[in-house]
Amino acid sequence: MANVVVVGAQWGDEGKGKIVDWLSERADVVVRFQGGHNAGHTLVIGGKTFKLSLLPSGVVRPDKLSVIGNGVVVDPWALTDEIARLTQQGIKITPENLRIAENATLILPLHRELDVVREAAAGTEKIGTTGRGIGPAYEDKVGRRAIRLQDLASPATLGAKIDRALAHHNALRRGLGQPEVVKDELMAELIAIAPKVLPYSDVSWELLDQARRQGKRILFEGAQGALLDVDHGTYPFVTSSNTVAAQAATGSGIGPGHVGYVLGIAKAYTTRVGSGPFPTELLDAVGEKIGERGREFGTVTGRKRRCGWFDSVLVRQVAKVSGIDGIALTKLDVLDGFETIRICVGYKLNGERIDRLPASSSAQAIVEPIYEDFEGWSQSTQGARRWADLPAQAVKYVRRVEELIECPVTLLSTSPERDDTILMK
Ligand code: 2SA
Ligand code: MG
Repeated sequence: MANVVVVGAQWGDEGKGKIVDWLSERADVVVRFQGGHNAGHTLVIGGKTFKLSLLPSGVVRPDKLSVIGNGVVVDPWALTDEIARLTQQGIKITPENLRIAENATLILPLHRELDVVREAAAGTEKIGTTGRGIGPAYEDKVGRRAIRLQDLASPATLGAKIDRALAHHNALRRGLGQPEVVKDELMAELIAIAPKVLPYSDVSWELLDQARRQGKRILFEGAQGALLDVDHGTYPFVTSSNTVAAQAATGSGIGPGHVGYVLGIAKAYTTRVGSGPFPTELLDAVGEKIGERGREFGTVTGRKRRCGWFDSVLVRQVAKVSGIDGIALTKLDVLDGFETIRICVGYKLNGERIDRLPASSSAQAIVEPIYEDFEGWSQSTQGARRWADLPAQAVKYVRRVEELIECPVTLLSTSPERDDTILMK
């Protein structure tokens, strides 16, 4: 199939960046369809590292069209900063190769402030957000008071839109003891940034329709992971967008039948940043070792990631909910040298065995993992490029993962380098 959507099958940071880059080589159009600059993708190309946050991974390659779809929340200042940073690294970004949906929601400074103030006030109930204003911006979108990209093109009507947003936000800010936002100041900031972002504004659905009819290959690039999905994830410890594959259609304006192959990315173990349930979390030396070996620190906020064993219950559930056709299993090499490797195959909840994650957050917090143990391997799998190069125990581990998640592992990644990837089927 020509089109592919790549989605995280855990809590984000599964190594999507590398796989997306690997796939973007053979795509013509690369599309982001949810999230914002809370995403962080690290691409290593020819030894050079690029850190992307809001921009689709296609921008680092010549001759690819990158599209930021309507489902994305766009901070115009973060966008221009990121473009400037990549330009300094020698990457060319122009309206020729980057387009942003005119109906994309903007993240305003007041969204970031609200995100930070709320988190600070939440104490132990903190979500552990990235503090980028993602949640508040989506709230305004659904609350029908958002400023969208094309609103910047009509200063005559922008004022009324700002009024509507501020009627809500200033009431909220008064309640939180925050100074009110002055309309004219916000207006001036938006008018000042407008000429820097409006040249990228375009009609996402039309671009994709044309691309599709011209037989171009479209790659949909998901951010975060399915367990952070606002409907299907570990609510309320989630992000504020849908992160499952179906969002690729809604978030860019293309029919679900054109999204194509759904590739889920999962690490050979599990990590999570921020708060919330994590049944297989390891709070011991083994967890520390996985984190060290896997260099588990967030791309965006630099936060240390929580680490644990592979949870087949979660990935199986995600594979169903997201309609995953195949899994790319990443960072297998991080498990090299462990004497015993464990996979969670079910949970115990109040003495009973269950094989899915319960929807209630209080139940999610107390489920106990049931493990299956595997003999580890002492050889290095780092950089392996053929199935035959893997130690027998590693093969056994991967095969068992496939069986448990009821989904084939189609790609295996054995280092951050693009070519250290094994195509399985
Ligand atoms: P927010 O800021 O409202 O989206 O935060 C809500 C929760 O979502 C989590 N979150 C993330 N978790 C892991 N990775 C994230 N971004 C990536 C990165 C990237 C990726 O590398 O930093 O793989 O696309 C991300 N973004 C949000 C956050 O920790 C909160 O738990
Ligand atoms: Mg990441």
